Amino acid sequence: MSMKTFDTVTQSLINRAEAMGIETGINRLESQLPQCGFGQLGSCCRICYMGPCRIDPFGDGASKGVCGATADVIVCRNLLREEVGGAASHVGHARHVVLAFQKMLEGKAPGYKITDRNKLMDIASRLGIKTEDKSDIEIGKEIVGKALEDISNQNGEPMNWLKLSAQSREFEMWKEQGILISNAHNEIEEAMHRTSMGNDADPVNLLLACLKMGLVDGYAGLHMATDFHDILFGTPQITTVEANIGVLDKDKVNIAIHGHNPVLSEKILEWAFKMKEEAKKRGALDINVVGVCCTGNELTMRHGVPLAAHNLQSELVLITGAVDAMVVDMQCIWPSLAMIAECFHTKLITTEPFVKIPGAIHVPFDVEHADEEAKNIVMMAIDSFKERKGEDVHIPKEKSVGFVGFSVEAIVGMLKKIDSSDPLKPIVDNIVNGNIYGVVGFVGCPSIKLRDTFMTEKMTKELLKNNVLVVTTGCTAQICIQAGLMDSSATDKYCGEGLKTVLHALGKAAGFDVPLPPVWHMGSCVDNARIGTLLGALADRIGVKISQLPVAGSAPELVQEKAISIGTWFLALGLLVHIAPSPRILGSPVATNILTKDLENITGGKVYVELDPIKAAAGIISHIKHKRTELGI
Ligand code: NFS
Ligand code: SF4
Repeated sequence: MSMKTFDTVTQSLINRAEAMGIETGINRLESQLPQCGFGQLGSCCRICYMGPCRIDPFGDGASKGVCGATADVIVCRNLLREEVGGAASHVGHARHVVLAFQKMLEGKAPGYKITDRNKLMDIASRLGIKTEDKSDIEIGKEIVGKALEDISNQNGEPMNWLKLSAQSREFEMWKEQGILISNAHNEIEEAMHRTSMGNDADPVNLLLACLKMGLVDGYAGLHMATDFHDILFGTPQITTVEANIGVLDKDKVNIAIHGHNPVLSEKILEWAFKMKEEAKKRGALDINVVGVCCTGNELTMRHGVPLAAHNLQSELVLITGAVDAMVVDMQCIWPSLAMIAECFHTKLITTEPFVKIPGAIHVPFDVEHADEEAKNIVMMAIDSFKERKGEDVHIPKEKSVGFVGFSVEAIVGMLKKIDSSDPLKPIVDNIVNGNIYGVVGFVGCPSIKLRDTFMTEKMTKELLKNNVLVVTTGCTAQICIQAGLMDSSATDKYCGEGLKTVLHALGKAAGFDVPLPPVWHMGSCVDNARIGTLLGALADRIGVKISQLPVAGSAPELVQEKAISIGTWFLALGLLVHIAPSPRILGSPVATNILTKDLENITGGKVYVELDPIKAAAGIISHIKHKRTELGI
């Protein structure tokens, strides 16, 4: 029996797994304890074969690796390699979408089209592409050219997507610091090169390279992916959805889509809709597509698809026995899913050539044959439903509802109903008068190590009480929607008076007969780009740098390397970034000092580690207070 106690839904499925003798991450975490202290401090090095070397933080053992690398060098090299892991994931994702768009423009991917022409034109104009007398296809091809330059340019010119997306104040600051970037692939190569044995041994130089990797993540990853997603699949608008594992329906063919890339999940959704009749012929009421992790967030933002599970629940959603197929693409897909799927009739279907899992069925998905392959996958799910007959399923019935779809375009569209010529004015006025004391972005994952502390929910509630508006993405957004924090009823329940007043007024202005919720779902992890855009727009409207705003970021339950690289982008933007548990920097006095203190004099950003949710919220509030004082509000 696990010592931890989770929320009711999660716990009931953990109990079921235990009763069925099926191992989950909870069991595996417990069997790993205590985890390696050197690893947690970041002070072990396996970069060459004279090692592995590890530095004792208490000075009892070795103080340097065999090659003479100090703890500072080892920690900073390791951190940069983590950033590379995160940035490579996001850049790879963006490149995949850009190439899908390119194939579509060339007529080779007939399953896709330009859905949001406004976004296409907006991006073209911001890239300086002339659009008169050109077809959408021609404009699209020029946009693709600009995107591909960001992974091919050798001329050292600043990256197109950074110029397109960043504000001039931040751009100038990065230029001054010498951390502007040109080509994402070169940066990733150089970071791996400089951290290999016998290269960069200057911890400060390595930390500057970390900031550059944050920019690679932010612009060649998050912003680029989000822009192309919107052009291809549409820019999200505000709507309501259901969430939690209870969105599964035992009488329907349940297809859980897990991973990150809407290029796959959009097609599965489309074919699920087209193949309802096939499902009915085989005795199902319908086909029920539900979202897991970030591709779930993508589908929910654009189509209101129910959100079944965040990453920690990705195993548990299968433990229900009610999932007929789980279709995955890339990132955050636990290898254990194959073992769990085998205990039921569930088909686990991998689709990416570089993401294969023994025990899963591999159906290669390529954009040129997207329709056939998506149809084939949906048919496999329908067949799997027939096999489910007679199997015992357990679907916890609790589910929640909430608002989603807060793209910057949707937010501005809503605000235009209040002030059409100066849409951000109502928000700025309310920040100035203190009704909105500040804004905090919650990002990242659910940590199996912290989930039982309800870190995210407790911090959020504490901030709301203090009139801090919360925006969120990724699996953190799923935690919030499951906790009811994206429902309009949360506004009266949790917010301070000022924030309550604003959200009531906004709800009315937006044409809802209820207040807006106090936690805004801005999308998947790549949609953190939207948080960047929102903060940039606010800073520009006020005429200050992002680092001067009364705002902060938090990854309250850090899991992924991707959260590290996103967090570093936030640091480069000048934000206070709260992180729990601590990133692996404590083995290095230099890294710890710079990231938690000195960086503030460079970009304005700093890392803040605090594992107690109430103290963490208080720390963020005091930072916001300080920023307000500096602004004279
Ligand atoms: Ni973000 Fe999304 Fe979830 Fe964490 Fe994984 S799904 S990209 S990394 S676990 S939030
Ligand atoms: Fe040890 Fe240096 Fe080799 Fe790292 S690079 S394993 S510190 S000898």
